[in-house]
Amino acid sequence: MTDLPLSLDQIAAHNERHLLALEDDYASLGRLLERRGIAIESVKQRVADFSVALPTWGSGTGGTRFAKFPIPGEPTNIHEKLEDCAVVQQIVRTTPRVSPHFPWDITDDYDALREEAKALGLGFDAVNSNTFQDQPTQAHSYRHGSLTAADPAVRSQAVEHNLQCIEVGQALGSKAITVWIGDGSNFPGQQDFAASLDRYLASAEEIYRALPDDWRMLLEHKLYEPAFYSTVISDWGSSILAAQQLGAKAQCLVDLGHHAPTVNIEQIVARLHRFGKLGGFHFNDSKYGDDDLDSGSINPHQLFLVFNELIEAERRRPDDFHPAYMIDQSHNVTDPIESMLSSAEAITGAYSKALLVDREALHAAQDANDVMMAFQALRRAYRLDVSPILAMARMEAGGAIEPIEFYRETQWRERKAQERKAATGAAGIV
Ligand SMILES: [Mn+2]
Repeated sequence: MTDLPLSLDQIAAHNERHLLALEDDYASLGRLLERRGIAIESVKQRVADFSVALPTWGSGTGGTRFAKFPIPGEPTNIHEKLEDCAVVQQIVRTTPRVSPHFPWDITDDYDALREEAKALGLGFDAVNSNTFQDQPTQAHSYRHGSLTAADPAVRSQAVEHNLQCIEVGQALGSKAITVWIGDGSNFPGQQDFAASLDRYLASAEEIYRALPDDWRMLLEHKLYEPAFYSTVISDWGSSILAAQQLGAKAQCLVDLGHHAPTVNIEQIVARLHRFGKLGGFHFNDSKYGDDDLDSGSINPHQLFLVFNELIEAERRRPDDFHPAYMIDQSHNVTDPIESMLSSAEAITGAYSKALLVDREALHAAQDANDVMMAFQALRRAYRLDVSPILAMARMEAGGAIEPIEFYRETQWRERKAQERKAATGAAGIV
């Protein structure tokens, strides 16, 4: 049984209006690619096979630590969040899974939730634990840390929460848990660097031991915030050392916004894969110290270079390449659905451009130390407008040719504003 939120007839009518222009653009791009020895149909097939998960929390308006400005009709519970994620998936067809966050998405029947998602055309991706804020029901505070806290009772509570997330994830059909902690310090001398990492490793081992055989534990690092002097798992170095100590099922998750501003993230991708520790991505963008802007909105070239390394990694060791892709953004001033539509297209577009790199020319130039031609191999692909490939793949999969235009035609948000209870503006970052 399906319970899709948008009308298939409305999608068909929208596509009918745009089809001739799309066919014209697609044929033109196809001729250009043919001159380069690339079959556009094979690229379109790769695009059709690509997917990225949506974060349940991304469907609500986010906020900064200063304020949140809710919009009428935004979702306020997991059921409404799933509904909005289903809208995105119905339009773009590249976001078939959602990544839930606990305890934000807590409910009393996870088998029913799985069925509910299935009827909406969705499955579940990695579950995310949360020990970076206190919940009204918990016995101990995370004010001074969670998995790394000096107090053993706090650490057990944080471990226990992660074990519950694994249990819930099993009911939902997830295969991974993403662990990010905000633990760290705000003053020199506040924390013993060595002891806090030891406590992290001991807590993480307890979680690791509870993983089902076919699960992965994704360790997410972040340079700073909420801790502003030191963070326990601050960078990919700390992350890979922890993942190596934990074992084969522990891998590193790269959040694009969680690095120092000048760090070469694409190189980190290559390094992690070299050592079998490339677990997944949180896609977003960043300008200053922020980490929640829409994917590709600030530095689309970096996104392209990341995908270029991902494709190199996949070609090098295809059997050892299973990165979990997920959007992780906070939408402060846009309709979250529109941001997710735009981001899904930016991510798929960067992937498509990376597929169009002439790998033979690139590798030959690298081997010959022909610097300019190596750079040009990337540049020729990056310059291309791949939107006809994305639109054609989307339409053939049942989605809409012009995602945001179509979304506005549906008046989804206006309709939900009549039905849903108002969200509160109290929360800061979510
Ligand atoms: Mn993240």
